[in-house]
Parts: sequence; structure tokens; C-alpha cells
Amino acid sequence: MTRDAGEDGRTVRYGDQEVVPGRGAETHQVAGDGRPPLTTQQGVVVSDDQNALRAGERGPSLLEDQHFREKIFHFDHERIPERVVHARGYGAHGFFENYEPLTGLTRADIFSEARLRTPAFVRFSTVAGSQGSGDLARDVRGFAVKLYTREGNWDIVGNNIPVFFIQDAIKFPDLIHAAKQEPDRGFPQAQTAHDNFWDFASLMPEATHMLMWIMSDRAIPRSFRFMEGFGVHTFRLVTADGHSTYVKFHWKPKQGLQSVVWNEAVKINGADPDFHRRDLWEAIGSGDFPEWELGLQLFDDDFADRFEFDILDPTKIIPEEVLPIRPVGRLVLDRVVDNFFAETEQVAFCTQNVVPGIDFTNDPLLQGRNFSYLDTQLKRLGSPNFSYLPVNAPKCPFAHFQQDGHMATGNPVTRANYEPNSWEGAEGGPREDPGRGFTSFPDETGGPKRRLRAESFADHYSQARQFYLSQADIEQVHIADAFTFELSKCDRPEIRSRIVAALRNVHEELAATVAEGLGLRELPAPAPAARAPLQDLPESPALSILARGPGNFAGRKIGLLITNGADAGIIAALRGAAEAEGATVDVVTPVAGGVDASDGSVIPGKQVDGAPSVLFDAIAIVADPDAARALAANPAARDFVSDAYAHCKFIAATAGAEPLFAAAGLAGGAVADGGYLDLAERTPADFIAQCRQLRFWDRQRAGVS
Ligand code: HDE
Repeated sequence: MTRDAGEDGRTVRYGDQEVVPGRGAETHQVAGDGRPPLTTQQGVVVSDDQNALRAGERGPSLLEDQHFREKIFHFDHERIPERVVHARGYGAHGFFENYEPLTGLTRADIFSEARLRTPAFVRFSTVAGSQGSGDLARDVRGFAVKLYTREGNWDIVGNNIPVFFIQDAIKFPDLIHAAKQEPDRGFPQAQTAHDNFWDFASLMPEATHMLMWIMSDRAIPRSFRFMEGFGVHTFRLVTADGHSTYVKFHWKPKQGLQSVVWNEAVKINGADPDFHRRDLWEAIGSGDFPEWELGLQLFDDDFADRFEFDILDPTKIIPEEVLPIRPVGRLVLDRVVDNFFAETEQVAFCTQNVVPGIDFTNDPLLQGRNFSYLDTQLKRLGSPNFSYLPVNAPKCPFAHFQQDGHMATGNPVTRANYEPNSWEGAEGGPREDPGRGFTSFPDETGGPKRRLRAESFADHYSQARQFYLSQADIEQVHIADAFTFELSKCDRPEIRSRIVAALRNVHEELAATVAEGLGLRELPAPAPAARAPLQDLPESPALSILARGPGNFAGRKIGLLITNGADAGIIAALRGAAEAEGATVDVVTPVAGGVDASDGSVIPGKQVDGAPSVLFDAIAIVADPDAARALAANPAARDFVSDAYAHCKFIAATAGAEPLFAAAGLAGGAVADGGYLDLAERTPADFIAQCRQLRFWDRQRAGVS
């Protein structure tokens, strides 16, 4: 029997039969019509990719089948070890654009000219969870930036929180062991709400400041696009004539900051565990390119000596109000990856990747990281040649004598593979360049070799208190709720008590609220503090997310629930108003096929069962009363309303939505608070204007959620 391509060029025809996919009815799609032939890794064209070679029609498979063996061999080796931390992440390409020359501060080429554009790759991540964990874990987010400068790659491997748990890198394995799943049982996944984490944290007073941040809304961002990024450590900028300025790096999102509430985070993880990566993918794909400003906090030794805390201590910030941030350029993400594995998974960030003009300080965490990142890449990527992978390779010329090793693709092509050598010209290969080369800042250092923590690192509570006091009332409530929730998951009562004892050094009311929430019989004595916490540090409004809302609704999403008979005019007006604001509308419908609107048009939408309101920033309901009554029988539709209400989202609706509100427990105008807008009386544009506040927190103040 002969085989040829069917008319559609993809199916296979056997003899004169019309379309018979295969002898066993398997599907064959064949080359031609612009589709290249399938080949083996060796380039040999494959004739049949559905059946392994076998002896007899129902006989055993043959070892001789080189195509099968190659295919399965490659598949068996597809996985590489996931990152030991920050395993779950998502990356995108873009560029950094410098505003003005900073030659008075640094010789770094990236800052040498106004409007100079440097290609960039950014990877956002969670820390504790495995690669397949949910995006909405309560966790720190990684914010790692690789800048392919004309003088080599510079990586700023930062987080969305400006401080860290520990002061010395030697404690990092302990911290991460404690935070990840417990080793005997292999759970819980992607969360710190368990005994081991809080046991460790309760014995590490230096972690207290960071605990405040991770129990705050910072740890449950609405989107990667709505987060700040921080270099955390103090670095140095160094000029061509060797002058050094201390610097802390900040990324400020042009989109503004925004987070979700915990109950929402839990539900998003169920409804769409890829919520953050999908958000970034969709925003970039639709041309709404996220943007951050790079800001520098710059200071000298005098400032460092005057400042209350050690500038080498990574558990401390320098408040923006004390030392303003100077914006120096913008980072724009404008291209999604072509292949997740090749780029996002294989990108290898290393804190030690700095360029001439940028240098390290003696922050003990940074010093430890400078060893760890290079080392971990060998484990993960399997070869010291990972730097040749396209996502890791510099985009400027590079030449060295490193050679061989697994997967060597860039060996020196010169006769000499060593230096000094006496070969002439190109044969001799590259030479050192004292003028252009990286030179370390000649920091004076010395002293006896000891294992020692400096006394200047001993204040563990003052900035934790400052952070708490700088939060809006609602943010303070969220912090207390988060501590209570996480500690309620610890079985050992003494762990809960030790944390409450530490919180007494931060803020008495916070400690009392958590103690009450946990049902602690007695308030433990405050934990001994190596340094009495400062009571009078001024509040820093920059630490609050809510104090600095974006003031617009751009980049946000409305979930518009509509039924058959919905007013097409209102739907169009809402779409127009959202578009004018730079926001989007996702239509949600009772069934996937969409609805018949009042003007007879069919409006497609996402079925409400798969599009809960937690996926949106605000909701609107345009409904016909009879259809709304029918819809009220669907629990997903009721949750759509009641969750949006409980999560303090702005809600707009036509009168027809009343049966649905009633079924959701919001009968007789109960929904009609300041976060509600009646579309019979006000316009969709009014609704968008209202949404600029992002959430109607008074509902929570009134004890709704
Ligand atoms: Fe990391 N960290 N880290 N870290 N870190 C890694 O490197 C480490 C720390 C951060 O998207 C690992 O390539 C030590 C602070 C990000 O690929 C590893 C210490 C900050 C990423 C490692 C720290 C970070 C990592 C695992 C304490 C914020 C993900 C995989 C001294 C300033 C980068 C890898 C990406 C990843 C070690 C603490 C940020 C094991 C030893 C502080 C964003 O090398």
C-alpha cells in the first residue's frame, strides 16, 4: 500500500482511501506545503514518527531503531536541576536607557551618555517554591536584571524588598532549609507558614525587620509590573580617577505599586497559578510595556558615619526621606522570550558580574553571594561554558584563554592559549589592558582574622518598628493578620510565643493583636534586645504601598460580567472608558459561547466558572434581571460578586444585577456603599475615575473582609 500526502498536506492518504490516518488509525501529518520535513538530531529525515520499529505487526520493538532511541534519550535528559532558591520565575527582554551622563560619579560606560540604550534581560521569581508552585505565594519576589553593557555584563540580582533576613551569608543554607518544605514530610510547598520557618525566625532577632516586610502586602504583589526592586546591599560607584561613592539601587515602577489581599491570593493560586507570568506575557504582548526608573541613593563616608545603622548591614534601609533617590534612567520590558527554557530557565545571574565603575562593599551577605552564584550555575547548567548560552553571553566583544570543558563552543582560535606568549599579532591572542580593565577600589582593609559580627549590626528592632509605623491603618491590619495566620499554622506554642515576644520590641499593639488572634493565654515578656529599639525614628511614607497609589487605573483589568439581553451601549461605553485610561476589560459570560446583547450582537466572553473576580482589579455587571436570576444559581457567579465585595474592589452594575447581589448575600442595596456605582445614574467613565483608588478600603475598615 502506498502513502501520499492528503489534499490538506498534513494528513496521510493510504492507497485510494480518502483520509485514513494510519494502519492503527493513528494520525500522520506529513511535510510539504511550506512545512519542513522532520529530521533526527543528525539531520536525517524521519519517515514515520508515530511508530517505533518492530518485528512483526504486534511484535517487540527493535533496539536498532536509532530514531526512537535518540528521541527518548533526549527526552530523558530534558530536565536540569531547578534553582535551589528562586526556582519559579519568569523573564522578559528589554532595555535600559540612561537619562544623562554620570561621569562625575562612575566610569561605567552604561551611564556615559544621555539616551544610551543597553539591552537587558529581567527575571522575576518567588523564593521558596518549586518551579511548578503558584505565583501568589506569600514570599519575597526576586527582581534580577542582566544588563548587556558595551563593557561587559552587569547583573543587579535584587528583590522586591530592600532588606534581607540575615546579616551573614553563612546563615543562608539554614534560612532556606527552614523556609522550604520540611525535610521529613516534603511539605508545605511555597510557604513559610510552618514550624521550621518560624522556629528559625524566632531564634534570629536580626530577621525581625524582614519579617515585617514579608508579612506585609509587599509579599503578595498584584503583578510583577506593580513591584519595586532593590539591589539591597550598598555598592560603590567609582570614577575614572578612582573616586568612590556609595550607592543603593532602586527600581521604581512607573505603573505604581499594588498588592492583593491574602484571601484573594489564596484563590488566585487556585484559579490561575500562572497569574503573574500570564500578566507579564499579556501586558508585553499587547504593547503595554512595563517600565521602571532606576534610582540611586548616593552617599559618602561622612554620611555612612553619621547614619544610625551600619551601611554594610543588609537588614537595614536608608529611608528615602533621609537620603532622596536620584532617578538616572529607565528600564523597559518590551519583548517576551522566544523559548522559556532557553532564556528564563538558563539565564545565569551572578552578583559578581560587575563592570568597570561599579564595585562591591564589604557587606558580608554580598561577599558570600559573590561566591554562591557562580558556583550554583555549574550545578544547574552543568558546565563552566554556561556563559556562551545566548542569554548569558555578553553582547560586547570578549576574548580569553578559558577553554574546553563540557559543551565548549567558544574555544580560543589563536595558536596561543596562554599568556604571556611571544606569538606575534593575532596569533598571540588577547592581552590585559590596565587602562580599560576592571580595577577594584583600593579599600583600606585589615585586622585580625576572626569570626565576628560587628557591634554596629546589633540593632534588630528599630527599623522594624519604623516600617510598621509607616504603614497605612489597613496595611497594619494586614500585617497583624498575616502574622496571626502564619503562626496559627505552627504546632509548637513556644514558637508562637517567641515571635510575639520579638514583636513586643517592634510595637506593643501589634504584639497584642497577634497574641489575641492566636489565643495566647498570656503575653510573653519582650525578647531580650541587644540594643534598645529606637522609639523616635521618623515615619517613612515611602514604605507604604497605599500612601503612594498610582492615581490612575492604567494597566489594570476590569472583569465585566454580562448576561443575555445586556445593554450593548453600556458595554461599549465601559470598554471605551477603560481604553482611554489604558486599562482593559475582560468580558465574563455565563457560558463560553458568549451572550446575545440588547442590540442582537453576540459578545464572546470567558465562562464565569473559569474567570473568578480575583483575577480582576474591579468588576462591572451589566445584566438583564431574568438572566441574572438564572445566573444566581451558579455558585461561581455568586462568588464573583461576593469575593469582589469582600476584597474591597470597586463594583459597578445595572439594576438588572440585583438578583445576583441578593443571591450573594448583598440584598436590598447592601452592596451600595462608596465602592459601588450604579450604572443607571453614573457613567462608565465615572466608574473608571473611581477605580483609580484601586480598592475601597473603607469596606474593610467596616469589618467586611
Ligand atoms: Fe540569592 N541566590 N542568595 N539573594 N537570589 C540565588 O543563584 C544566595 C539573596 C536572588 O532569577 C541562587 O542562580 C546567597 C539576597 C535572586 O535566576 C543562589 C544569599 C537577594 C535570585 C543564591 C542570597 C537575593 C537568587 C540560586 C545570602 C536580594 C534569582 C539560583 C548570602 C538582594 C536569580 C541562582 C534568577 C538566586 C544564593 C541572598 C536575590 C543559590 C548565598 C539578599 C533574585 O546562588
